[in-house]
Parts: sequence; structure tokens; C-alpha cells
Amino acid sequence: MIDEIDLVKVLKEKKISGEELSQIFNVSRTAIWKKINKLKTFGYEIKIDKTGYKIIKSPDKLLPYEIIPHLKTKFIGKNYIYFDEIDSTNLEAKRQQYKDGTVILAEYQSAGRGRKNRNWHSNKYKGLYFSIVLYPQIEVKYLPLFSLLFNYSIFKVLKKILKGDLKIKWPNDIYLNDKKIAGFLIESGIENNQITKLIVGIGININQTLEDFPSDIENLATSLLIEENKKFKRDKIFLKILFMIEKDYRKFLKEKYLNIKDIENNLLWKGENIVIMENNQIITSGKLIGLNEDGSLKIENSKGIEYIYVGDLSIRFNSL
Ligand code: BTX
Repeated sequence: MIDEIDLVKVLKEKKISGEELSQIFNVSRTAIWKKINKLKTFGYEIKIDKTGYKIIKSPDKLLPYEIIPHLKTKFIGKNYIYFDEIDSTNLEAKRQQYKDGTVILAEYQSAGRGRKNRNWHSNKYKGLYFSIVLYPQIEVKYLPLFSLLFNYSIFKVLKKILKGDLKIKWPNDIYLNDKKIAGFLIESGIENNQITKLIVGIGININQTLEDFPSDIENLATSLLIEENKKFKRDKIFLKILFMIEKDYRKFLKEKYLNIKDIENNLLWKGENIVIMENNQIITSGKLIGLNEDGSLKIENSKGIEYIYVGDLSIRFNSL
């Protein structure tokens, strides 16, 4: 059996002959030739001449060969499941019993989902669409904090590489210059008051152009490329996100504490008048004050302070 990850590594390092490769991997030259052809179908450009083979260009894809060797995590992503296309990575995470820390990534989702069965639009090879499977075994009261925990992990990674105005939108989006660049769909399994399973679905717009977004979301959605005027390396961002999520998740499980103030300081529309909607109905409104320790949103209105546990936020303009 040829370890394809090792083969790609060797072929990237230096030009190497078929003879040498068959010795290293202990297989026939025909077996090597077959693997080389397989890599070519993935988009690897391989220079082939009488003296050997060498990868001269790798495809802009998040293939296991490009991710697994560079993971800095202890368990998240060690089991990495890659799809060129799938219906939804969250649905896939539910179809099978994947082990703790499994990351399922798709370059394109034909039925990507947001909350309440809304649609999440994807563009092939331009965004990040993945789900992380976790088995936290922690009391259910901590559930609302997980959205904020993962939201803040991604926020921190993006903050370091972006110049624009990055904000956390409670509970599960990230906004750049007042438009949505990322969303989370966290699904949970609960037994005996414990969170037994979490499926953390994450979608991030990276290299989309304006034309890539359909008309119904063109005024709402944006990408890193549109806002910062440059193309980003998706693999680098993805690897950093997995590392940060693992670090923050492990710390949270140990301490059972999340520094809400850090998140609050970066909250979208803090101090502004907002409305809270559920199923397209306004359920309440008020001034966004901040976050409560349990992850709920604090607003102030004529009734005093209200704590919000579910709903979608939108801004209330003075004319409303
Ligand atoms: P949400 O319900 O907050 O956001 C969905 C809404 O966002 C849509 O109704 C639409 O208005 C808008 N929208 C759709 N696509 C995009 C986009 N690409 N960029 C910005 N706005 C958009 C947010 O739900 C949760 C999204 C999670 C997506 C990940 S991708 C991997 C995993 N698999 C899966 O099926 N979902 C998650």
C-alpha cells in the first residue's frame, strides 16, 4: 500500500525516479505510475521526464495531502474526511458515527444549511465549508456558550489577518465591514442533561467575487477577497482555525469558563437599537447592552433589562 500523503510529500521535495519511488514504497513501478495519474486527476501538475517525477504545482484544493501533514492539533482533524462535493457536511456528520475530532470538509455543498433549515450558499474552491464532530460530555447548561466559543476562535484567527472592521454577531455569525462572512450551525446530541455530541458546522466566504453571490444575498454577504482586495490561502486559514478551535475547546472543557467580556468587546451593534426576530416576527427590541455570563444577549428597553436566548438580530434604524 502506498501512503499517498507520503508520496505527495516526496514528490514535492525533489525530482525522483520511478525506480527510487518503487523502492521507497515497496511497490511496482506500475503501481507508482497509477498513483501519479491519480494525483494528476486531482489537479497536481507533475513534471515527468526520463529522469523522474516532480510535483511543480499543487491544486488550490483542501485535499488531505495538503492538510494532514501540516496539522498542529492533537486530535481535531486527525481524522480528515474530504469531499469534492456533498449535500451538507453537517448531514454527513450525522449519517455516520465519526470519532471525536473528525473534520469533514467539502469544496462545494449542494444543500448547505443554515439555522432553521435556511440555505447556506457555497462556491466551489472559494470558501471553507466544514463540520467538526465532538463528544464533550459536559452539562447542557453550557450549550449556548459553545456558539460563542467557536465564533470567537474563528474571529481571533481572522482578526490577525484582516484590516477591515471584524465583528461577532450574536449568536453565530461573523461580520466584516457590516456584511456576513461566516456562519455556524451547531447541532447537539443530549442525554441525561449532558451534551454527548456536537456537530460544529462552519461556513466562511474567502475568495468569492461579487458575481459569485446570488442576488438574494448580494447585499448581505461578502468575502475576505471582496473586502480586502486580495486572494487568501484557504489552507493556511483552515489550519489556523482548527488549531485555535482545539486550543479554546480544550481550555473550555477544563475550566468550564469563557471570558465573555473579550467577546462582548467585539460584538456587532453594541450600544445600538436592535430588533430580535423569530420566524420573521419581531419578538422584542431594545438597546444592545452586551452578553450575560450564560451566553444570552442583554438588551435594555422600557421593561428594563431583557435576556435573549434565541432569535435573529437586525438593526433598528431610527426611522423604524
Ligand atoms: P444562518 O441561518 O444564520 O444564515 C443563513 C442565511 O444567511 C441565509 O438565509 C441567507 O440569507 C444568508 N446566506 C446564505 N449563504 C450565505 C453565505 N455564503 N454568506 C453569507 N450569507 C449567506 C448560518 O446560518 C450557518 C451557516 C453554516 C454553514 C456551514 S457550511 C458547513 C456546514 N454544513 C452545512 O450544511 N452548514 C454548515
